[in-house]
Amino acid sequence: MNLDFRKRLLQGDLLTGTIVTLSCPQIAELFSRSGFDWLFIDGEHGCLSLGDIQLLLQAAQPQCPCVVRVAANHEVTIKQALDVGADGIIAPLVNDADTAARVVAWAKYPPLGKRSVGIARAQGYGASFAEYVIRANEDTAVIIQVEHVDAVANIASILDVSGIDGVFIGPYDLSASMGKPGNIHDADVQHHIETVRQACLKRRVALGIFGVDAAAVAPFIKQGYTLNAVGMDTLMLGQSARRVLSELKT
Ligand code: 3PY
Ligand code: MG
Repeated sequence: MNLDFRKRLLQGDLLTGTIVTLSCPQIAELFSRSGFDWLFIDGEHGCLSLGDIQLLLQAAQPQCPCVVRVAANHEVTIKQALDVGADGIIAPLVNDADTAARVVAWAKYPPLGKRSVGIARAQGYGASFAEYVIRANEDTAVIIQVEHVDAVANIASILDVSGIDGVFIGPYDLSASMGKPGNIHDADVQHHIETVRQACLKRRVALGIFGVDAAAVAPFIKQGYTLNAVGMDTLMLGQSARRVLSELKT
């Protein structure tokens, strides 16, 4: 577990990451040595199993903190991601305060929450059990995704939930929830994103967003977004392959 990631998140450091979707530990290792501040391991979309996620974490940690986006907001997915050694979790589609409170509870050991206690990679398979259990609540980042119109409507009460370390906006799901899937530049979608940004900045909650490339993410950095994910493994591979070929064919 990376002892600095949650601290850096809370103090508002600029943390630039990328999304890992492929079950290829070599790619996670390569990214982890490329200067990213964190890796967003995507257990929600795509084909990563829990075993795949553990292999990605083994390749990328400790040199690069890894946060796992869990498949769904369930106790089991959250505890398993943390037990295989994630530095934090990203919970998708958190649309109201009750869901946010449950996510925090499942990610934190008592007395803060209700996380169940197991022995797995995070606990050094038992060898570092005591140290891990003492530090886990302090070091585990809990990030929720605001990516639905209902979440935007409930943003004030969601941010009232104690234990939310960061908000990661999902522009694509947000646009879908407004009947405009993928239309992230639509004025109404942008208006909702701005509502969430203002609410997070006002309360000094770390805010992040996904952009497909550097050009998409650069303006967000200027607007105070600190937890950003730029591109993903598949996009980068595809873009590089097409660029090399087009250079040879022109
Ligand atoms: C979305 O845009 O819906 C996302 O979840 C981005 O990560
Ligand atoms: Mg999403």
